[in-house]
Amino acid sequence: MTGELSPIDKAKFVAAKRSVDYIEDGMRVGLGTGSTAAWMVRCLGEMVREDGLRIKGVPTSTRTAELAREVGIEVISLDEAKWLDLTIDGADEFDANLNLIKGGGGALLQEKIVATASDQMIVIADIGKEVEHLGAFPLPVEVIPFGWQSTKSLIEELLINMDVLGRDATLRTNGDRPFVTDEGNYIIDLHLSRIGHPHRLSMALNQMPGVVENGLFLDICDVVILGFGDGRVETR
Ligand code: ABF
Repeated sequence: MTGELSPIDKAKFVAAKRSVDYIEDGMRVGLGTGSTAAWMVRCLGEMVREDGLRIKGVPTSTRTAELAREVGIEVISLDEAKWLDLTIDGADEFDANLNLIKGGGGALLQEKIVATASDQMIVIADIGKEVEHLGAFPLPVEVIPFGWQSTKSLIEELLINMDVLGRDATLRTNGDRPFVTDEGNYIIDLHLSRIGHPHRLSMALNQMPGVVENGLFLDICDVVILGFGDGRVETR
């Protein structure tokens, strides 16, 4: 399944491989999105096909749903599952409190709904994702397309009163068009450099009309499994 991997892919793979040890027969599992989560889905598929593991997977994006089906995992919707035993997903950044920035891949809304509906959330990441303060990675904010420019202006105004270093907000694009999420929304990326009070910022953003969700995952993650390019794995 792996062939010759670059150090970064090896780090992602070993974290993903370790994470599936947490999965038991009969579990309902949230399946994350992104390149690290894709390794986890492939590892799980192997366990289903070769060891007869019986699980039901709830994907967090159309991409993950396609991959899960392709590798032989039974896919169900969150409404069918109602509640999940465990979600395993990647992240763009995590800090010492296991708070996260997610959504670089544009799937933050489903990812947050699925993770919140799970007894446990495990994040799998390479060492490059560990930070002292969240915010070097642009914070994605999913917004309704209607009036998005007004929403963006309101967000920019809000940032003036927040404990952040940078204040740039940019619409995410795909070529010359806005990037559209699985829910048909747009994403505004906030270039903040450093977020002083993530809880305050997250709450203020989500109270704004037009904002659907933001990429701060606070007090949701239980464990981070960290992979290194030399094949080592650590748990935070
Ligand atoms: C998802 O994929 C996202 O929330 C996050 O933005 C991204 C991480 O991607 P990768 O594993 O490819 O670095 O987990």
